[in-house]
Amino acid sequence: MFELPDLPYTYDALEPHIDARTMEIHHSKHHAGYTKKLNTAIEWSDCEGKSIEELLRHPDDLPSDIRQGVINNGWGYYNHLLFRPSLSPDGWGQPWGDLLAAIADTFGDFGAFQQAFTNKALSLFGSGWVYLCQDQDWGLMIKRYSFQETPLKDGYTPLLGLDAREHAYYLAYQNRRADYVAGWWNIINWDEVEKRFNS
Ligand code: MN3
Repeated sequence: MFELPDLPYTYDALEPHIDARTMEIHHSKHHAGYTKKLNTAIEWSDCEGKSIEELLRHPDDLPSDIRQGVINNGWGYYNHLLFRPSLSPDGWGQPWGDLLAAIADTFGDFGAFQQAFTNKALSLFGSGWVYLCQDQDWGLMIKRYSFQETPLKDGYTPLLGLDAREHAYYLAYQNRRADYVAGWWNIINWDEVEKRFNS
């Protein structure tokens, strides 16, 4: 059975960039809901006991009667599992070391990467996720995913994801996604992203 992890900080810790009420609903309702529905979907199936990565990496291997439920809720479960620890009240401006070098190598410099990532988030139609991913040859790329798609299915490792669904920001920002994204850059836990990059 998959479990909903506690947040690594309090609900109000990321204010003013993400407000406490949004964090609380996002965690205790949305993430909890994906977790519960994912567990219901795999209960009594051959999928019980598999890791979330295994389930999402090979969706075609899932039993057809539960496939869509596992993809939808599994992806919701997994995205938010990565999202919370990638944020921190002590967020600092930019990465360092190998990750910064790789970003500079791929995008020019950190500012250019930030701009490209932000552009993807702002031009995303409807809602979904924007990810900094790593491919099997260690290359970096920015990918945009609508709800039922995952970087794992493409064989990519997700390093840093931005939840660009309205439930992640609407209470505080309403339609001002640009302000939400601008605030989000201030609370990234680059230590965590760096760890994923090196793993
Ligand atoms: Mn969300």
